[in-house]
Amino acid sequence: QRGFDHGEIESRWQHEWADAGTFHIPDDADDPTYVLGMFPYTSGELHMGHVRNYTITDAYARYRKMRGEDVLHPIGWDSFGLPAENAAIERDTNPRDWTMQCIETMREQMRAMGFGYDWEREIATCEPEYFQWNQWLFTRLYEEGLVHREASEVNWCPSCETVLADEQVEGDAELCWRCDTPVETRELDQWFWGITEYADELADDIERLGGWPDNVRQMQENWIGRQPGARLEFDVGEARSASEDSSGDEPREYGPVEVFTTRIDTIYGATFFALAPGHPISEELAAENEEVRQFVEEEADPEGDEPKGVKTDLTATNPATGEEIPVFVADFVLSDVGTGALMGVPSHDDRDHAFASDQGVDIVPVVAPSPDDVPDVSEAAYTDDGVLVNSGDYSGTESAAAREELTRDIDSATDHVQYRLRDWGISRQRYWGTPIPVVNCDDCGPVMVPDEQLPVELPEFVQTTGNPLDEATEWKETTCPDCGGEATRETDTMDTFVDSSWYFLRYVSPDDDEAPFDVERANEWMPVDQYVGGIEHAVMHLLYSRFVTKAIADMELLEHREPFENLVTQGMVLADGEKMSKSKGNGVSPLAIVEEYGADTARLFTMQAARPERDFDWSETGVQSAYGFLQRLHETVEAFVESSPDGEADATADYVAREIDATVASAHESYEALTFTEALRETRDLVGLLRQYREHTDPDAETFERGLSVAVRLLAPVAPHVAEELWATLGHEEFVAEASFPEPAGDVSDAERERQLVENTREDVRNIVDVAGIEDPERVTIVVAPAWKHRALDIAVESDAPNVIGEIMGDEDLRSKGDEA
Ligand code: ANZ
Ligand code: ZN
Repeated sequence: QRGFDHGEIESRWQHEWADAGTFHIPDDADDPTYVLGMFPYTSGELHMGHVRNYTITDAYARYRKMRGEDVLHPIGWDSFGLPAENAAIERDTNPRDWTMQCIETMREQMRAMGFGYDWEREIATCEPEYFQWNQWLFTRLYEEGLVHREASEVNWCPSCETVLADEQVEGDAELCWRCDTPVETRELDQWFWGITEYADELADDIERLGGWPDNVRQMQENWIGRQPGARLEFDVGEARSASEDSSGDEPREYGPVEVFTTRIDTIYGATFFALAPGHPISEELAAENEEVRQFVEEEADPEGDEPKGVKTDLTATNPATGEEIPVFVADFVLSDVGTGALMGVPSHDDRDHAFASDQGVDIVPVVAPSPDDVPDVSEAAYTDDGVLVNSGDYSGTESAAAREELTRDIDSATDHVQYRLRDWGISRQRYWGTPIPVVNCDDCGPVMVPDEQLPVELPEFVQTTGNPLDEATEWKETTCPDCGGEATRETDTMDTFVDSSWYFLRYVSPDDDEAPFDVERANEWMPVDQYVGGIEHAVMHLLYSRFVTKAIADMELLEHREPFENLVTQGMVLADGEKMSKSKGNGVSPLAIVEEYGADTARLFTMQAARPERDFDWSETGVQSAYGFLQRLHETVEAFVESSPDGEADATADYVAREIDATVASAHESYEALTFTEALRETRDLVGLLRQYREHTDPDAETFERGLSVAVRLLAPVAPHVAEELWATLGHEEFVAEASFPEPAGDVSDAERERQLVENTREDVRNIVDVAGIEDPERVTIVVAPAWKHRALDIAVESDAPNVIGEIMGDEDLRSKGDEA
């Protein structure tokens, strides 16, 4: 039977909080803490992933608030983007109306979850009040030389009819991240933001992100892909034999061709040279040579497992050995990496080895573990550093030293650091995004729209297969801000990752119409103390935000160079082991759960099911168990208040009191580390103990009340509505949301606290032995609560009665054994 009406309780407390402005945060905070969940994309409804993400964030924000800090905990809407455009077309409406409707719905659902947001700071990226600052940022970055336009090959999704960033192309099959259509390439004029200018700093500072998960840091590092090495040139020309055969003319010279290598120490083993199919020389050869043409146009497959290529009539001169080595056009050489050409060292590189074995190229070992232990490289490459062999004057030199010496000694060689990171292509040929604030003038070229003309708003939406901005003739035709002549507006809009690359700054002064954010306040609130979101943002969003933060810092608008101090990437909510999702039809609607069991139950279940970073399976029994616990706690508090017990402050009360202290101490640590599962387990155990205490005897009111007060407050961050209700029942006037979180007694160290607990427990054991008049303590069995497991072990080891055994079992067992004793 239901003990309380969760619907009534939840809506009542939500209104109380709103009326009292409980979560409103003043601009001038004394003790600022910034807790942020990645803002949701306005997809239409909250799903379980949202519930989990925002409950983690909310529970942590509430915890910090109860500890007396001023917690900035805002929410907003990531509301531009292709899905809204597609949804609008499907529903025969326009993206704005669709998006606004999504926001309404999702806002109501968030309120129903009881998230403690400062709603006065709500932002939506599709509003001109927000996106004008994207345009402002574009202009500032342009002035800093961090924006450029370039005709470049782009990933093109033929179904979405849009350009995709590299990060939006998924898997070896290169599918569109939204619609799974195979992606094609196209050549287009694109706007780029110069993230590569910050490649070094972005890579260096990963070390400082100690509060981030290792895997995210690793992914960022890989994405940046910093490789120190060297560039050097090989002379390439037609082999003598080839030219004599064909014409008798002088052999054709292609001049010096540059390569990038991370292993110049292996240059004496460079027995072939390879060009990317897109290299200018390959293209030239393809025009004259059918075999090369066929390879370049038809056979080359950069994704293939086996490296493939064709031998050309050219040779390259190895600048170290002076030898002429064969030149191939090969598909494992990528056009957009390094220089699009490489020196092949089959003896020390796996891919080169596979290629050379296939093509019958020489394989000469030039690096060895030691000079008299030259590896057999006929079957596999030796890829470690070592000592040079077969390398002329350099034989006997260690790899690292040889790299320095060879880079110095070879004329054309220079140190060069290569990155995998490319500049950030922000142009999108779609409607629902921030218009790029540029006017294209025949005479002046691209001209930035002056600040006072911002925002450049969107024209009316029209349905087309292409880019609606292109067809908005009236909107498009304008005058050049520089010369006043006829000109047209840029019709690209910005990647929505621009919106999210700085939104965390907007929350500090969301209504500012003079600047994107208030500099002074941003300096106080930033960096975000705790950021929470999905692992899918490990690269794009988190890297772009880091870049933009650094660029803004360099404009002297921010004193911080990293946006997010601590990061939790929450795991997925699964259903039968699969990601829960609407499209898979295995989703459980948060609304239905809130309806049936209440928001507190949904929150409690998701927090006790697993640590934030782990995946977990949705479980109806788990939901019911959370619900049952809230009911039991409710009953315990009500019954306590009604029956006003007046038992004695005896040894049992002391024991309960120590359990309360132990619970506080460990719950405290768990909240601090966001491991809510443990805090909640301790809290449940405490409530279980209180209920046993109550059944066992008439409890000491003071101890019992303290236990309840602790349990209610420990639960308050996760199940805030029930906690408010019970806190009021216990006679408190203030909100539990504003009550102080239970603090561990005294300023004792963990070790000291543990020592005292062990001592107290030993004392308990002696008392029991005494009271029961047991003659032979060595044969006593001690039954302890689960939370006492480790202490029981300590006692078993240290106790005067060495055979005391700690037996670990559940509550029910404990009671029956207790009775027997
Ligand atoms: C010679 C060499 C010897 C290399 C050796 C490596 C090991 P990784 O392999 O990730 O460290 N490279 C250069 N340009 C390339 C291109 N356009 N496409 C594909 N590969 C290219 O990346 C660095 C190495 O990638 C470079 O160092 C080069 O091969 C190859 F024992 O040069 B190395
Ligand atoms: Zn002009």
